[in-house]
Amino acid sequence: MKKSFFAQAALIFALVSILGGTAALSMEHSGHGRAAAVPEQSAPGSGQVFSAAGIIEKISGNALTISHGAVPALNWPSMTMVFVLESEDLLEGVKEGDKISFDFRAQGNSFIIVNLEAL
Ligand SMILES: [Cu+2]
Repeated sequence: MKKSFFAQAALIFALVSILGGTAALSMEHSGHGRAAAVPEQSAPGSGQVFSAAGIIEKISGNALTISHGAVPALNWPSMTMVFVLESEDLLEGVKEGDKISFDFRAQGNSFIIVNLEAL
């Protein structure tokens, strides 16, 4: 098991390097690398959109800290991380502490929220 874990980790590192260039992933986001590689079709520019639900922990300009549930399509466990709003207009009617569902896409090392609604 240990051996395959390291093989998988090496593969993930390679994929992250390819997808993300040399920029380091943020600390909050490092948990994702452990779970599984991001599918190739989610590479920047592909426009693939993923859906998740979570609670807004913090709003800071166009950065949203969300404790989100699992995202099976990306093999993400539930965790708290920062997303970037495509437009701050998306925040209309929501505030910190609200439960939301949202759609996002990968762009470089960032995850951009393209749609959200209060639950
Ligand atoms: Cu996350």
